[in-house]
Amino acid sequence: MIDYTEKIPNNVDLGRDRVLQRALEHWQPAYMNWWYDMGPSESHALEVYLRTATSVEPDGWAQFGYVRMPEYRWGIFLQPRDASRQVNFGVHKGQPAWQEVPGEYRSTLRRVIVTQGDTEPASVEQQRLLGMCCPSLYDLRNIFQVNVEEGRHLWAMVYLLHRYFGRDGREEAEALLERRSGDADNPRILGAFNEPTPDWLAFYMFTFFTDRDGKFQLCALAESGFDPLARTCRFMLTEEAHHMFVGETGISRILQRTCEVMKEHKVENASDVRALGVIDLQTMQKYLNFHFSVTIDLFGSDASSNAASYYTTGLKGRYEETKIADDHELQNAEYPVLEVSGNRIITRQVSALTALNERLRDDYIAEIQGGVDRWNKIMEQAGISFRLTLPHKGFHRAIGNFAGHFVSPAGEVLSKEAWENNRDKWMPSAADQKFVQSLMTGRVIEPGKFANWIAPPIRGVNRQPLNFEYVRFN
Ligand code: BYC
Repeated sequence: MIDYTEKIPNNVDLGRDRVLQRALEHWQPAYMNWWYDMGPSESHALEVYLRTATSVEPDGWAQFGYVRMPEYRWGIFLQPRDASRQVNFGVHKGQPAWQEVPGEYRSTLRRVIVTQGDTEPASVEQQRLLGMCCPSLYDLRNIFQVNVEEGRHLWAMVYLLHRYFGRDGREEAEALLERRSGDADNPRILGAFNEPTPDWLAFYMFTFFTDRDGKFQLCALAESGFDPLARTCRFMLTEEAHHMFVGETGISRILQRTCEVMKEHKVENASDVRALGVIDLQTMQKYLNFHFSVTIDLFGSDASSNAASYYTTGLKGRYEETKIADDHELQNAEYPVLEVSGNRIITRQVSALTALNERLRDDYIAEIQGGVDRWNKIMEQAGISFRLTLPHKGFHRAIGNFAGHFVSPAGEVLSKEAWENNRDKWMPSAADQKFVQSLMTGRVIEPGKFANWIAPPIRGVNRQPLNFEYVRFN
């Protein structure tokens, strides 16, 4: 169990390392300042029905109750250690997993941890205004739950930086509170975390697509030979599942509502659908195209020597590494990657080691496709012929082999001009965003009530009814 009498709740015996404890207690007020400045807007006095981790055991790890978010117990929770665990891939395969950072990998490992850590506060910053236009108390509570857990995931990475990386780590931990999403001078590290999340449709798309990048990256880091990183990521994944649930069901509920209105009023045309105050399916497709493309950039370049060296040195594995039946070294293996040749897209076999980013991206896309198929069942059941599709991998890319090329959602290589001429057909235009935001001008906070553009969920949080007071405004 986790000791909640400590100033920083933890299951890492923090009290035994006074220097580390003091360093983290020094970082804590800076974190709180960041939360007050950049956490959810006008939320500090609200009482929110949140879950808090109480143990790292799979059963009963969380407890629910009302909490003011600044009083949320952010803590440090690692999955228990398995003393027999080994490095499972790369040149160190078969050695005992490392409990301290190997000196030669120090700066690489720090960089990966900082990149992971940077995304967590970034997403809170991106979402900070959304509480002001929530579609229900249920959804308001869910976004706050996501936000406090992203805050905890920052704590998870900051613990590793402080515990294992000395002064450099402490400096990086401070810098994590200084960068800002979208800031021109001091932006967040990865592209998608500098994009605005201006409305709830973008939020659900983000939690479906981008939080799932989080899942796949955490799964790859949970294979790490550096055991404290692996154990930290395992527990983060437990919390991550809820974030993706919020995204998938959020989009499902919007689709459900749109389909109901289309059937009831016998309308199909996008402008007729919009006139009824719900989001047309064409706009859903455009948001999907945008979020999918910026998120697959997060996996890095298709051919990456960084990725090869993370793997060879045992720092970052593949998705479900230990379930894969091969030599876990990949020195002689190949993997197909796509590239643009003239006005065609061709497949080329490259070293499987350099293609590891691409492989993780492919694993991710396979899981995403499953979610899109589930969304399409909603239209199918409503007897509506429209189907959502994933755009081609090369569409709207800024990182990797497709960067600088102009690929349509169907996978044709176009001229810049032809692509630009179609941009607003494929991605949300300013007018589309304005329309979506026009539906979300105020917040819906009467218990049990939902905005017109979204269906209620099937069930409430923690078996509570839908009209439960998930957030108390007092
Ligand atoms: N934007 O060799 P390459 C989450 C840089 S989400 C800007 O291909 P590598 C969450 C790259 O840094 C998961 N720059 O890169 C979700 C490198 O820079 P340098 C976050 C980019 O290293 C929702 C250069 O381009 N976790 O948890 O193989 C809410 C060469 O690139 C981008 C991680 O990402 C980009 N998109 O792969 C909350 C895991 N992509 O060295 C949370 C940790 C690449 O030239 N990170 N660059 O200066 C990593 O494993 C790797 O850093 C990456 C990049 C997979 C991201």
